[in-house]
Amino acid sequence: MATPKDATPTTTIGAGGETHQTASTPDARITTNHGAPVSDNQNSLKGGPRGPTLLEDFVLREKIQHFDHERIPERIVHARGSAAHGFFELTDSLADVTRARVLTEVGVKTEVFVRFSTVAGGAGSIDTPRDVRGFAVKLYTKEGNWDLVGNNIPVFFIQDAIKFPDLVHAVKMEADRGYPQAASAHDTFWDFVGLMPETTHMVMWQMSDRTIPRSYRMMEGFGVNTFRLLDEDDNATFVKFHWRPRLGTQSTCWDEAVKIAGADPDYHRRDLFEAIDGGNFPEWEFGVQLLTQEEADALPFDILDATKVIPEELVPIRVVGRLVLDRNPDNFFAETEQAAFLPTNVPPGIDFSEDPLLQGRLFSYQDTQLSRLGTVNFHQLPINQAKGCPFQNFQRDGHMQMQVPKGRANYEPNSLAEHGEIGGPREDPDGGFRSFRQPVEETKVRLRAETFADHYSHARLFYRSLTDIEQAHLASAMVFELSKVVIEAVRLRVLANVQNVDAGLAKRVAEGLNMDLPPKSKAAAAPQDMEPSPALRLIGKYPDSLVGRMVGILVTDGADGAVVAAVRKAAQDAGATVKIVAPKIGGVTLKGGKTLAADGQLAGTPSVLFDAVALVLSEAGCAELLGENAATDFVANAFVHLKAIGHTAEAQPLLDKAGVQPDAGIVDLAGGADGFIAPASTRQWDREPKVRILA
Ligand code: HDE
Repeated sequence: MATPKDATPTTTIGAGGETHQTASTPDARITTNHGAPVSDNQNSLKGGPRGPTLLEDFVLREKIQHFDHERIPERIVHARGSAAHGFFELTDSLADVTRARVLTEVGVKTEVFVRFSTVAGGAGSIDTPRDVRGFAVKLYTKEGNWDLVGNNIPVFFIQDAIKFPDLVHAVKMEADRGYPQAASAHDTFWDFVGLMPETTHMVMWQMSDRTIPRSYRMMEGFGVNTFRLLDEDDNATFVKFHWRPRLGTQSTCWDEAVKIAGADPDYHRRDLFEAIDGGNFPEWEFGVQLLTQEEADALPFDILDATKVIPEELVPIRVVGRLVLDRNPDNFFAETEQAAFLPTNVPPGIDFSEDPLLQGRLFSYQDTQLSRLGTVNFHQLPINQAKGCPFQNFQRDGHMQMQVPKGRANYEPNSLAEHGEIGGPREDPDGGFRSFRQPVEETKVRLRAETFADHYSHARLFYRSLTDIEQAHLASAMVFELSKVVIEAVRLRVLANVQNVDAGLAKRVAEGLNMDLPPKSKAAAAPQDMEPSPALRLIGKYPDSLVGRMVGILVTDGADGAVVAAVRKAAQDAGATVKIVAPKIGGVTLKGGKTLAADGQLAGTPSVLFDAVALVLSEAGCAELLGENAATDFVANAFVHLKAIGHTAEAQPLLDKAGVQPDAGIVDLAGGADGFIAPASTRQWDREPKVRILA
């Protein structure tokens, strides 16, 4: 067909007389899935312009059929997530304990794909429920993919994989009514918790501010289960994996998280995408806690029990690498949705422990991909392919085979190479994956090890390690959640268990519920007091900072442009992103006549979307905003969410209307913008008792 290379789009007339742009360059043309060029993508094939559509129209049928099947089953847990590409770089060799090249070759950058997720909600749920976050890292190493499928909390609810379906059923929407979505605050979850005291430690973390993170970029990540590293001679060292965010950690306030859910259900997804898009690449330190069998044996708890944490103060974290996310996916479905993480993906030199939770995971992830992705060949999807090295074996055929293997040899051993034919790959006893030679001869039993019996010491350690503020938040979260529990006996059972954690906590929660405290439940093993671990806190663990955070400046017509510019500069210099919020999206006319464009309209851009706000208003502008509830909410919410509020003198009537009382976080910008930066870099914790009754 002779189509000129530089052909310009032509115009066709549709049946209704409307016009459509159609590209006629050969490489821009639409084809069917089988390659036939499509002449008309606007009209189906009909018996006459007003006649019935013909079955013969394979273009229509193929297009509609493909659309009908666009969705695949969502993940049963961690359905809602978002992801990014990047790299892992080793900064310090672990050659003393492992032969995995990804952990021994300093300076080498390994491609990664990281998916963050919530756990309980469906794929279309909100980003900010109180929930654990998944932190799944796929490293495309030279020795096969290594999937470190972790969470933002270092422990888990249960000790044995056989309880996982029960846990997940209990936390997800209740079976008959189909709600609540993405929320643990309901009867069935707390019923399970009360009946399974092993959940208590993780529940403490879940009720802490860790489960309402400010950003995926500001979360710690943990491998959770204990793994092994194996050296050249297959000597083993136990290992726990850690990711520590360079931006530090910050959480939202619970009331704020609830409001963000309405203002921007995609809050974390957008935050990650925009940060990377804007060149602010999130980064984490990679660290390991290493311990020998003897060191593990000397600990007063079992490191095979995933409900236990190894305090950093007991076994320090050795930082050996960094993770940088610098590229957004090109296609959400092809990459983020089709990514399949498998804890069984480990390169030679990394091995599993006998942690019974991990052991169950080793089966589950491979299996779940079959129902989700529908084929044993899901590893051939681009996002799942081993990129650091090819995969080659004699597994053949199956749904969606995308490779075209050559030759007759689809079995091993074969001698075809000796006859000039393709023989195929062979096993590699030296370089291949070898398991730790763990002796296993014992009686088959269904038993929980005695060393797993203590369900409360680590819950106590966690609670007692928190700052007063964090303890108050934890207690209040429990009050909130248990207040949503209708069956009183369920609440009482939880309170009886919490008595074993800390009598003060149990009392606070009981008072918050206005219930009598039941007697302490019987603990399978008496709780022990451990040395508090400050590393478990959020507040004070990382320095205050505006880096990677967001400042919103509310402006009106007649506002002083010099003040806007000064605040913007100071905040940007401190590392923040700045957005202008105005009553109308078209922006404002500043004092002196210059116009200022807006990034967001006031009613649709509430202060919950910012870490700190500034009000640069004119007198008339402020007077007008007194009649706009969105303006009062903007200021009142910034105040109750403990944010810094910088303001011009003209904004005082709005501050008064919103109930703002002066404190160190309320900054008059007449003194310059610099004074706003320090309070904007943190929350005004001292303000909290004035604005919220905490348990
Ligand atoms: Fe998972 N988990 N899990 N999990 N998990 C899944 O696999 C499972 C557990 C975690 O972004 C599923 O591909 C069992 C602990 C993350 O795609 C499934 C048990 C930790 C993700 C599954 C656990 C995790 C999953 C669902 C108890 C922290 C999302 C979809 C034995 C270390 C990965 C999928 C992504 C996903 C099973 C417990 C983290 C069903 C049986 C502990 C981050 O296979």
